Amino acid sequence: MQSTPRANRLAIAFFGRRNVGKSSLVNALTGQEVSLISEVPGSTADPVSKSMELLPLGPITVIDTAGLDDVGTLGAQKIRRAKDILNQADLSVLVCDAADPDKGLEKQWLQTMARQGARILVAENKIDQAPDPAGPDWLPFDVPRVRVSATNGQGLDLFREALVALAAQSPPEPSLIAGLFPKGALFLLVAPQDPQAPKGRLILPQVQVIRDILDHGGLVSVAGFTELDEQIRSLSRRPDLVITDAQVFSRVIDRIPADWPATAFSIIMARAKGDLEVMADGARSIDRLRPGATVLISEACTHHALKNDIAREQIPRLLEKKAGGALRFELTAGNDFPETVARCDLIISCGGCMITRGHFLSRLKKAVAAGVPMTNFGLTLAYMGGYLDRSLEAFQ
Ligand SMILES: Nc1nc2c(ncn2[C@@H]2O[C@H](COP(=O)(O)OP(=O)(O)OP(=O)(O)O)[C@@H](O)[C@H]2O)c(=O)[nH]1
Ligand SMILES: [Mg+2]
Repeated sequence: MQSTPRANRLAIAFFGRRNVGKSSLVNALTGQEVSLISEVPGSTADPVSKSMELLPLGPITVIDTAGLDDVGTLGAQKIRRAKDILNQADLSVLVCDAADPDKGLEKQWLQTMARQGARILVAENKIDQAPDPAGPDWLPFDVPRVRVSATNGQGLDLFREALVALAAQSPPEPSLIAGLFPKGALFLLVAPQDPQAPKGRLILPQVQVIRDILDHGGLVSVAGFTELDEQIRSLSRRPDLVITDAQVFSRVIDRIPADWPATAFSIIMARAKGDLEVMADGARSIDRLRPGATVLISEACTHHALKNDIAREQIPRLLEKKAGGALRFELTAGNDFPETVARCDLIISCGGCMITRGHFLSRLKKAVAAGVPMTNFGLTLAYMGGYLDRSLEAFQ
């Protein structure tokens, strides 16, 4: 059994503040002394992992981690380690102290977990000291939760069952955006329907964002650009996020208060389908384009190009102006994507709403491996328009 390859084992990682009972819960769940337990906060300094058989889950690796609320430089390193482990884990258990009313760090960490597309279980531990759930529910979004006591074993069976149920679920596609906000969050969408838009329906990124907001219990106000002032006046509170079509971003920014977080549909897509940081750097690399450079424009679907098409006309025009001379453009559409991209100086992709995250990432990986910067249309417009940093603030 111990020889089951690690990749075939279910990795279950435990996260939480110091002293909430992560190690105690790992030991209680497994019936083994995996980790040292003590009343001194910070007793688990480095991640501890152990492979074992845990019925009915089968072969697993449990990973116990150091507290997320550690302070100082070492603390920052520990948090980075914890994030690495989050990426490796199949199931992520967030342990908290049921009796502690301060759940600020837990809410933040849950957002981080959701952003990574983690399968999450919340374990409220030490219920022997907090028999009744106190106060209003603190969970920022729907997520399975169990109440347990590692010390007296209460709730452990339910905890095991919840893990089994979670393991049976396929990993979620990370939420496009709404999963990063509490339920009831208000989104103001600016979605002008220009001549490029298909007749009688919204374009897919808009549909997907609206659906994501509804799925996560959010509220949406949608209007075209010309109605923006009226739309703003109709709100009874400040929106949690303004999401606009990239092409009118600068005009939207001019009209909304400076402290309203704002981003573009395509930036949300970059975050959900690819890697926002890498692709924002890709946009910044536009500064390095010189006349004669090769730019690959990649669209994930095939459609009829209309006049002033963003991929074929708008972006090439902007880039050539910036580079100060003619560039070489290659265009691919649909499933076509070059086998090797090393000859390119830059790749600019569409948002990728028609392809899966895995598919998009395989293209991004190819670019990264070849040392070629890659970005998308919206990030390109954001950078060229001078509002890239403003549109990324919502994700910091
Ligand atoms: N009353 C009670 N005490 C608990 C429970 N679980 C853990 N403890 C106690 O809480 C303290 C911390 O437990 P640990 O398991 O070391 O906590 P940890 O989260 O691993 O802590 P660090 O490794 O320091 O981050 C110990 O004194 C445990 O005995 C519980 O369910 N009820
Ligand atoms: Mg510990």
